[in-house]
Amino acid sequence: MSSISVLGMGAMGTALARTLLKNGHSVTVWNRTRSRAEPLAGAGAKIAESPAEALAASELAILCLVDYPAPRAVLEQAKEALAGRDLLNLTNGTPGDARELGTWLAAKAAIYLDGGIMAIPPMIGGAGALILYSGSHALFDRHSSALEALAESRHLGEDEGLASLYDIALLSGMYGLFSGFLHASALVTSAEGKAVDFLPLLLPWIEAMSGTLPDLAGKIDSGMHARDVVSNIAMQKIALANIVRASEEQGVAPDFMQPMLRLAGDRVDSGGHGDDISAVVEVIRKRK
Ligand code: FVH
Repeated sequence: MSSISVLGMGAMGTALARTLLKNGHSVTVWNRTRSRAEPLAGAGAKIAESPAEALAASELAILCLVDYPAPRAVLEQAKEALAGRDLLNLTNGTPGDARELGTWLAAKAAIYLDGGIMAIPPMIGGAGALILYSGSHALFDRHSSALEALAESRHLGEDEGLASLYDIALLSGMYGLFSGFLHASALVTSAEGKAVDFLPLLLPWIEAMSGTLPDLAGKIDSGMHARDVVSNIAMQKIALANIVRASEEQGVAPDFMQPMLRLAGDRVDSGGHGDDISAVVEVIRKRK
């Protein structure tokens, strides 16, 4: 069992600290607002009075704070205590944020692992929780038993930005699903339907359409968007235009759907009539 400090006693940091305690680790906690750390003392954690004290107390320090400026602000207060320390940052941010923090920490001789939590606080320590990691593989290996207690662990590579990139990509898939669901619900309820009653139609449809993703993924990777196409993008552009017109007729703002219509239209206009919808990826990549 190892000694671990958790800095940040928000909803997620608290769930991480409690899970580590339950698994027999020696836990020290620190929070900017001390009163939020105090309940953890009752569960067996030590409370550190400063970030530097928290770092010095343990073999591994985990930061889980609201946004990326926060870990930097906290670590600035412990600058002298960083050399040789194992630091794991589970704060949500961008790949650039993670790489910038990694560079700053490397200059202070700290060892850095970044992570992206694919779970909500009650899932931590249970089935279905996943944490993506990138950065120091040596740190990941050294603390693997503690990390496994928190969630299933996946190390993606030494580039510190990768965990954040994959975290953001997974969230993009989730928000795509949510935006489609919200738009579909607005349409159905515009004619007195109930979103709840619509679900038995929507869920099997989404499941069936998910089955097309392996084919689309192969087209994205190979760039062969015109191979074995059953629903070409020119036809789909008309369907998307119909969705936009139907939304307007029903008094539903077409804001979620218009970008997809525009992007599919750009591909058709540049000669890709026979491509699959996968070809939209070429349009958005060009805008990078
Ligand atoms: N909660 C969730 O569902 C998601 C699930 C996926 C991953 N996220 C990310 O986890 C990070 C922390 O989220 P959280 O839910 O714990 O957030 P809060 O409960 O709002 O707690 C925020 C903590 O951050 C501390 N803090 C804020 N600013 C500073 C600062 N400048 N210096 C030091 N600490 C700071 C705050 O302290 P205090 O306000 O109590 O003093 C809390 O400890 C986040 O990246 C999610 O995206 C969670």
